[in-house]
Amino acid sequence: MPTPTYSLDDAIVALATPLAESALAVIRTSGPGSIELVASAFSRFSALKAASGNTLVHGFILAADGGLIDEVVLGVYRAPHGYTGEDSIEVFCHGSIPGVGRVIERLLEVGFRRAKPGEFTLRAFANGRMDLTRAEAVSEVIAAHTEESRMLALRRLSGALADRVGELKSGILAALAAVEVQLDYAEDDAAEDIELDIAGLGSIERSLRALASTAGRARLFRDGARVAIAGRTNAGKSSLFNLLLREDRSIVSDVHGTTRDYIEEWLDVAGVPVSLFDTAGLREPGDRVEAAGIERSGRVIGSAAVVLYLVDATGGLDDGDRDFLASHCDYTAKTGVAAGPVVIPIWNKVDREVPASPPGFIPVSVKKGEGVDHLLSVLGSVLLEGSAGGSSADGVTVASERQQALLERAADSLASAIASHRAGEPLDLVAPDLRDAVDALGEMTGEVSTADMLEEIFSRFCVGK
Ligand SMILES: Nc1nc2c(ncn2[C@@H]2O[C@H](COP(=O)(O)OP(=O)(O)O)[C@@H](O)[C@H]2O)c(=O)[nH]1
Ligand SMILES: [Mg+2]
Repeated sequence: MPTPTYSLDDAIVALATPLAESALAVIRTSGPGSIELVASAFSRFSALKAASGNTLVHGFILAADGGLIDEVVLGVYRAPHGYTGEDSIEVFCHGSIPGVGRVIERLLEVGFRRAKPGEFTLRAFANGRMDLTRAEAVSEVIAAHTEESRMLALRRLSGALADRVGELKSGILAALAAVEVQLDYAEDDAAEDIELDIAGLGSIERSLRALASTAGRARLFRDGARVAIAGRTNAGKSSLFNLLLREDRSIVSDVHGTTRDYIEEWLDVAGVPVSLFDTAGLREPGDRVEAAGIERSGRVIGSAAVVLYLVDATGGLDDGDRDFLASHCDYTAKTGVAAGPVVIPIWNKVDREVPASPPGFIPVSVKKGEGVDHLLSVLGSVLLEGSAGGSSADGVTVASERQQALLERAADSLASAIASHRAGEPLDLVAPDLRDAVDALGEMTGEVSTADMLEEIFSRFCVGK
């Protein structure tokens, strides 16, 4: 992907809503002169030029020859207010695909250029409207698949993470300031080195690590997990798939080998966005197409975090089931380490005359919907247990790999400062580690930033945000 290069002093335009037939579409503009530029293509240009910030102006976007392009309402923002902190106009037009195209073309004609990914938010950051933890949270809020992941990102957007990082940083800065004062006077004064507050710094280090460790769970909520339904043909896999999705998505039949390829849909399990896969039943394939389907399904099963393994209790366990369960469960039982997916064995069709479920199996009747709530709660706990790291009591989490790495770097530098001080090293050897911890936290919020770093962050945004 080519790296976008951003300039901050021109006027940009982008569609902020999906390009689809809809009641309204929002086209966003921002940058110096953007109000005048829009006015030059607007029917009520003097009303627009005179409009104060945070107001709406109704009128028409006009072609160069004065012809009508669309009837619109303009949201007017004046620097230093609004999302970007620049002069900016949001054009609310009709959600017609050709209409939206014409409005954007006209704005390009009067002097806007097309915005690159994340460019509006980059400008908001550059103009001090938000720090980097909030800016990153913007795209996380948009991309959230479940209510839980959205709320975690919204906490970050509200500044909870920036506040927490700020508190921890000010603790380190206080220690660093004391050290620097001491270093400044060291030359003319042979006074003994000050004692650092080791206990205080140690507690900051623990807080940094605790915050970094929320990343596993935050990413589970952000990125979700793959869950595959597996088992022999006719075990009831497609029936379970449909029941969980509450729709007739996969074909259910008593003909063996009906599902010949995997099917994927997404599902909210305890707030975790789950990609649920129905797979082709495991058996000796009837033909080459089924063999290919079974092979593809095997790869899906291998890459899943969790496998729901269904057994048709009316037939009981056969060698194929035992082989599958043994190869996936024995290693985990012996070592306590999950190799590949965690397997949840399920004893299906208990509405019929069947033997009691073997130990470790969850008895269900997919047909009657019995035991399925229990199955979902087991699946939810398996997913949450599997995500390394903890949750934080006050709901402040980090999801971004960048932020997690910076928290870990700050904690490591702090640990190294503490160790050097304990070992009796002089303060001028302790100071650089403290400074690095402060810098790492400064990079988190963007007080310290480089062009490369910003491009890396914002190029992952969508255009129009
Ligand atoms: N009695 C009973 N039949 C079921 C149950 N679950 C599925 N079936 C039936 O088992 C057959 C195979 O189901 P299907 O979902 O297509 O199995 P798959 O091959 O594993 O995808 C169908 O006739 C289903 O109606 C259940 O809980 N009880
Ligand atoms: Mg099936």
